[in-house]
Amino acid sequence: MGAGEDREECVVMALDSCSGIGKRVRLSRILKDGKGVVFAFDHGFEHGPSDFAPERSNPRKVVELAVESGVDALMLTRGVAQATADIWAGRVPVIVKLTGKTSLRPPDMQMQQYRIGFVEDAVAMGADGVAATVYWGAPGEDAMAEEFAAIVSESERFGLPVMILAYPRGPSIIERHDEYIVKYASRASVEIGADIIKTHYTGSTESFRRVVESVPVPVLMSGGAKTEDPKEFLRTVKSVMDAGGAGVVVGRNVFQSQDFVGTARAILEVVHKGADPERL
Ligand code: FBP
Repeated sequence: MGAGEDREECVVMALDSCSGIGKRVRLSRILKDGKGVVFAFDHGFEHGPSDFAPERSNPRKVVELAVESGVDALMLTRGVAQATADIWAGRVPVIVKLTGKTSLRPPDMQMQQYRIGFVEDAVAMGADGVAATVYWGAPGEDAMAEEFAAIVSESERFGLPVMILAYPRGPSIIERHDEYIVKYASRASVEIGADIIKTHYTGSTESFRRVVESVPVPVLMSGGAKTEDPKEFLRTVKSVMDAGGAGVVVGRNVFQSQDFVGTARAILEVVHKGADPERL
């Protein structure tokens, strides 16, 4: 890099807004080397008790295991973040999930997420990011996108990065994992201001690479239901990383595994060190 370019970089940095700097600082805590394994743990709200084995029904136990395994960040609802703060504070960055829906609702109303938390409360508890879901293609897409836009705008004031759970879902979405559909959902997510995208794997390294390359923000794969063979999940994670993905946001494939810590550490090895799943 020449002296001229150095100067240009300095000028850009000098003009950066405080919140722009804040976003950069916090993002670098979540994705330390540009990659990350975020432990998703909002299932108690989204899915209910059926997701948890009896020994994992207490959220404190699960958060303890996640912190012990060394995941890069936790995605929690406000209440669980508060109830476990003594475990994660100062050790692992937290992303507060600000929208949700319970599975107790009538099925046709489950395609709508609503607000369950606020940016200011996330800031107050020292969170490094916030997250919200938009079901792209759902009948309630307009309300969810409007809510997301409000979250982006509030987060902007505090320099908090916003992760979107970009989930294509609705009567016109035949295949949620289709490349075109995932690409469209990712692009729409960028258009409304997402800093990080969490979305579905598209089935191959090539197709996921085209998704990753179509947006100017980090793309992480959403975990999904637990695979029978843990290696199968690790192979998918490897494919995501080979495609240029920034990592994974994973819940069930870790907390429903017998070997919680071992599984989380294997995922970390693949994401950060490019480990070969067959050798883990
Ligand atoms: P998983 O890795 O367990 O799929 O977690 C990711 C996640 O987005 C959670 O944050 C959320 O609770 C869940 O999946 C929603 O799953 P779905 O809407 O498919 O039931």
